Amino acid sequence: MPSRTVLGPADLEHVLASLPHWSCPDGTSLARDLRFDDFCAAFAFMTAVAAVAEELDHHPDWSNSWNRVSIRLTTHDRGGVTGFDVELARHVDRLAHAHGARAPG
Ligand code: H2B
Repeated sequence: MPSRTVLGPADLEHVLASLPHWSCPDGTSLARDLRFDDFCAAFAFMTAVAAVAEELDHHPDWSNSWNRVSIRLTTHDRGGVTGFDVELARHVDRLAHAHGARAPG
């Protein structure tokens, strides 16, 4: 079970070093923007992430515009990034790869 403790700056830096596609724009969330071949690929990716999010009971803040998906991960009730966000980010990376994600461009 991931930790629900908010990561401090040093731990956050360490985590980001292992998540090269992610940034921490505001100190309280992880962010990744993705691009897919088309809307169907983007939506299939989102559906796969949604299933994992339900299992974890931890959900992304995200938006979709045709083939683009923008994701923010934060633990709302803790006001920062926790182990749940890191765990979900790793699932997102795995599923992004499986669905042919490309750099946002
Ligand atoms: N998702 C995220 N990203 N942060 C939360 O704090 C959160 C969640 N809380 N999903 C969960 C649901 C909470 O509302 C339920 C009651 O466990």
